[in-house]
Amino acid sequence: MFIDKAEVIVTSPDRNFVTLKLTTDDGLSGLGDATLNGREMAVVAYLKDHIVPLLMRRDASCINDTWQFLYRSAYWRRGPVTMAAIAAVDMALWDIKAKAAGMPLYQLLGGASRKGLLAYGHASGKSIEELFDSVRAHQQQGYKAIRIQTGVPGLASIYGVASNKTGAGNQGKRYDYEPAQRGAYPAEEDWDTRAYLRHVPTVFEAVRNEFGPELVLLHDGHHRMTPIQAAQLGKSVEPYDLFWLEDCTPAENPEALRWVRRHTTTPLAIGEIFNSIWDYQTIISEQLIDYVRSAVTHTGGITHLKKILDYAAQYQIKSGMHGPTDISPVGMAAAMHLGLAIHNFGIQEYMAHGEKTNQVFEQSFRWEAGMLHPGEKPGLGVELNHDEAGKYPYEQAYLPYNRLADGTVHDW
Ligand code: EZ4
Ligand code: CO
Repeated sequence: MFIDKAEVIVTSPDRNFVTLKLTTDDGLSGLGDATLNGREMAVVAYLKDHIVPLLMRRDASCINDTWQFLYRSAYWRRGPVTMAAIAAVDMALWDIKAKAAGMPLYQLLGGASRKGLLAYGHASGKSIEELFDSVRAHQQQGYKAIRIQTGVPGLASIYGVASNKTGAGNQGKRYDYEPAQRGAYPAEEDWDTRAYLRHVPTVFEAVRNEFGPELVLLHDGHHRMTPIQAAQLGKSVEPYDLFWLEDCTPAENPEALRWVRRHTTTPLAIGEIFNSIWDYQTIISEQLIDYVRSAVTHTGGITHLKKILDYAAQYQIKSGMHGPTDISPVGMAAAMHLGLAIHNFGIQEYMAHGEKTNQVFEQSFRWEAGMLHPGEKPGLGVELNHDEAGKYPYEQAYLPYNRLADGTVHDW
């Protein structure tokens, strides 16, 4: 079974997606997600110019060998562009192998370890009232676990708060926050860590009082605090029993988490911007986190993320795979198959894709009572509708960036 066709498809139904489609000489095809939010075309060039020519006539069944060949023969290792490109090849080859076996991919990964995947959605609101509406809307959709992000008094715009009004009369509107915006330049947002630290504990107190102890609550600090500020926040939200505090400090310095750990028992999650097992070496072996946030798409595919999660399992660290809308339905399916199979699954982030996206990507996953399941179709269970994809050409889009009140650029 040889790879004899490789297509890189860029489509922008509700947002940009990069998909690799591999086809074998016996007519099987597999899909891989290579979407890198705001830097999509770099991965397209990496795939088209440097990887596709190497794949022609390769044995499609040799997933491990192809992974090692692409990783080591490049000489230049790791990095988000390289690892997203390798991830797409890896996913597509697993899709093909599972289709050849006539099984849903999770079966080849060892079979189901659970009935379904607990998933969390994103509630947000500028005010407490809007936030409560958004939490209720998520509960109505079945969510048992909800990430809480709110506006901060004095700040005009803030990470994680949907721009759609969520009050009465707006039912049916999207509550999910979509940070990337189409246009030629990144949007500027404002930031003040002290104001944020004062406000967030009051929000969690209000949410716990309103919704009770059972609801699983999460929060994303989005890389903005110093270690000591993160420790302060972790301590101040301890009474509200967070499932995790995510990305409390910038992820480049894993040693920062030692300081956070020393001061708080709030569970920590990190890793959505990591791309290899080496990024996790210190924080897993020193047990500085509780959840691994990597997406299959950004961490070298199923082959490599499974290694990270198996390593994490030795330290009672669980999965919490990244699942925003910039992970395509293909990347989400890969996450669901992997999450269903591994023993140390923790939780899966899930932001529903828009209608156009769901027409481009025909999917077989199920959403039931707050749980995801990848479905029983052979392979990943996702097919690309080329006619639909062709309707939506690439549109330039950027993630926002932050400035402090005095104009200094801050982590976003
Ligand atoms: O900012 O997906 O936890 N989720 C997040 C996301 C990320 C975007 C970046 O592409 O932090 O909102
Ligand atoms: Co995040």
